[in-house]
Amino acid sequence: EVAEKQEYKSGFVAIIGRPNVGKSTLMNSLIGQKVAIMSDKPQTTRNKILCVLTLADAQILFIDTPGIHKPKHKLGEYMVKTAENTLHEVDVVAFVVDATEELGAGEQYILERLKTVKTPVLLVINKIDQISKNNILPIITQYTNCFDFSAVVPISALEHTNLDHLTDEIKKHLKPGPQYYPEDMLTDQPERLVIAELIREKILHVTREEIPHAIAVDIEEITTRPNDDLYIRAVVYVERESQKGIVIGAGGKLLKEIGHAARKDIENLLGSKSFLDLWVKVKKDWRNRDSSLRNFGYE
Ligand code: GDP
Ligand code: MG
Ligand code: K
Repeated sequence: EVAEKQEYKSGFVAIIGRPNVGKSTLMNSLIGQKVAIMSDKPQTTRNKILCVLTLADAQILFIDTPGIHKPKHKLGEYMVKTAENTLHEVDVVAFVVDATEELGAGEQYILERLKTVKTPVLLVINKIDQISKNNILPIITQYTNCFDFSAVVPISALEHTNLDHLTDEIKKHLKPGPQYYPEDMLTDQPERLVIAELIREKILHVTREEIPHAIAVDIEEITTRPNDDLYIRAVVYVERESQKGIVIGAGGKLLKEIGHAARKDIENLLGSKSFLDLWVKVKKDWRNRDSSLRNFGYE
């Protein structure tokens, strides 16, 4: 007797959770290449970045959502709305929490939101490399006491622990469907958005706390030169003159560092040598102006 052939499956997964629990790290570990940006500062992720994991029997389309939190300004409102709409549209939600932190008000807030959607929710307990095995069970109990999860998966995104278990649990919720994207495609984000995010990540790494929300990066030009090298002109927008000074640094030292690090990542990602022409400009109060938000693609 011939065994029935498993049907190919595909579908969408929203990765949600408080800032810094490791959502971007998880997505990057899953697809094995750096496309979502990672940073040790909260709320790095502004745009939905769709990553594609192609397996032998399924294609999983991941959406990295901005953290759900109480908005403080217009850009914050946009971020929260994007995250919440996503929950209704996907096949399964992966709620990522940090094993090294207590279930707090932030998690409670998200769990309350999750109770209003019908989508199945997986609890992903990340950073288990940081705790002893004995401490995993109490965390699981704490969470399952407040919410009816479809499954609980402890992982380490950083060390790639138990990621197969996670994809197996995800696959259970996918419907039979086509392979939407070619195997070698890792993200559907336009190249320029990914490049802009890489540059923004480098700035967050080298600047102080006051900078993160005050910047936006616009890629003005990407040109392929006759020898196949890329020429990229990018503008970093800040809100105040003082911030411009911070990003550029004494004698332009910081901007050079940012450009160097970003270029290395861009070359890795696109596989071609590139020249990054990096500028810093002041655009007052861009965060609170709808028109500026539109210009930067945050709508
Ligand atoms: P996001 O804000 O949820 O996207 O979090 P990130 O992916 O930017 O990660 C925030 C910080 O947590 C970074 O410094 C990561 O290196 C760190 N991190 C993420 N996953 C793990 C993990 O599994 N173990 C440990 N020890 N650190 C992690
Ligand atoms: Mg992130
Ligand atoms: K982050």
